[in-house]
Amino acid sequence: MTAEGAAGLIASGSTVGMSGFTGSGYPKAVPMALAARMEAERAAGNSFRLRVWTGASTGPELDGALARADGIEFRLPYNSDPIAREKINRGEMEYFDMHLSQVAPMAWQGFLGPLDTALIEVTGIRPDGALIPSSSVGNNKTWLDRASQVIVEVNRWQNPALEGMHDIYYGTALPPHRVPIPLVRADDRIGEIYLRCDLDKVVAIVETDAPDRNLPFAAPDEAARCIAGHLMEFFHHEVARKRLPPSLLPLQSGVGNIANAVLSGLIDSRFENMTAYTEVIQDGMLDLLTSGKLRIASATAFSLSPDAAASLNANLDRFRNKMILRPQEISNHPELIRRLGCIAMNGLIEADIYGNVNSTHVMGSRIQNGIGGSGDFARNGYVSIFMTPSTAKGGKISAIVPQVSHVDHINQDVQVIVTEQGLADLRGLSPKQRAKVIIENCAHPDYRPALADYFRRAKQGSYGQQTPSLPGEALSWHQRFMDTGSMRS
Ligand code: 0RQ
Repeated sequence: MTAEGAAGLIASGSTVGMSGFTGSGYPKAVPMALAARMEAERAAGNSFRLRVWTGASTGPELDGALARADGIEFRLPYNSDPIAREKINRGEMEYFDMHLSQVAPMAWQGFLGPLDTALIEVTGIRPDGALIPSSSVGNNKTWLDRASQVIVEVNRWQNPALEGMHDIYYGTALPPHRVPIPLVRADDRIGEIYLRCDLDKVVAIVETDAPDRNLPFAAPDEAARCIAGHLMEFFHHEVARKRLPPSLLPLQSGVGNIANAVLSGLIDSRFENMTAYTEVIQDGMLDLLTSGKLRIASATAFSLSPDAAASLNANLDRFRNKMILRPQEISNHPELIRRLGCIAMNGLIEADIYGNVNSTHVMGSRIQNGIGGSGDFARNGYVSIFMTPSTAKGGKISAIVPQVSHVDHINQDVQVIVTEQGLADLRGLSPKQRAKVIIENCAHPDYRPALADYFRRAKQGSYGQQTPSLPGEALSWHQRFMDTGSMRS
């Protein structure tokens, strides 16, 4: 069917579960046709809006196009599209930002309401109707199972050699019928290589030939290289103390340039035979696999720059046995992350002197992206690391503040903070001990005296002495930025 024909089968006000995770494996033609339909309806004075569920972020042909057409009434879970971000922050789109591991279970529990359509990109369809998954798995299994009707986009651009790389686990259930998930190593395969699909539900198949779209990573800057250096030193120290094995533990690496720089740092390290149990395979992970230092990478999606995607596509056979793509409820499953002992490494927007972390909101109210999988890994990992440059916006903002303006990760879930200034190992420390090391090791020298001064006065004037704070002053740094454009006093 044409994309326009398929878009015509989706009703305004309905809920569509789309494939797609960090710019890969998302449907590319039907969303564009939907956007055109939305624009036409609007020009005719009508409203055409949808509730959109995905795996995580998608691409400009999906989130960007639908948001531009003002066609998303409600969206979950993770978004990084700039147009959708603007709509959300203007209050024109409802956004439910949730832990990525919880999307599928919550859909099954029925809390999210009915799912009308599953719109899923695949690499191919087998003669028996099984679907060959694409460059991301995300929530596709759940959308196909739950939706009343299914629309499939078969993307010829995806490499046929993807067939066999996926591991779709069909053993999840709701309580009281849940059983342990039988995965004990990052390279275990516990499921099937195809997505099952009830053919009676398929209302359209659309053929496409369009690339996944991701932005290139910036080359690591000085701050990213310093952060990677501090982390390598930390890992060596932990191995020397026998708190980590010489091949480390399964790595989880978050999104962004710093995470990518850390992966590059691991290439030059002496760690061998490493594994990754993570959400996305990004450029640095591919380089680690090529170097032979990383044995296996398990994830739910690719998140590659255009160059890396082209290179992977050309050499997929070489990587096939070193990568496994799973549903996100498995790649991010708390039970598995705890069992495997993942090393969680994620970015942050700001941290406070006690180690609470804000990953999502600028100045407490403006969403940047979303919590993504950072909470799944931070709470359940063997060690939970957060990384950031010590300042933002050319030094006008300190990433270390008296109190975060929004909390995503409570201090109990934050064990190590790293900036280009240094690393704070917070394990086993009380709040006052944490404040001392965070200010001394992580804060930028321009902001260190003011933070130390706040901490000293808080200890004098605080209501209690467990976590000293001056509530009237704690968020004044954010107010100052909003009033003057800088946190500097
Ligand atoms: O904004 O582009 O307008 O200048 O935030 O910051 O420096 O580009 O950082 O790409 O590493 O992202 C936390 C957002 C960091 C990311 C976050 C502004 C800054 C810029 C982005 P501009 P950078 P990164 C698993 C893991 C949550 C999800 C997650 C993220 C913009 O890591 O989304 O961890 N994490 N998933 O200027 C005001 C501050 C700021 C600030 C940065 N303190 N105050 N603005 N910015 N610090 C993977 C998945 O879940 C898919």
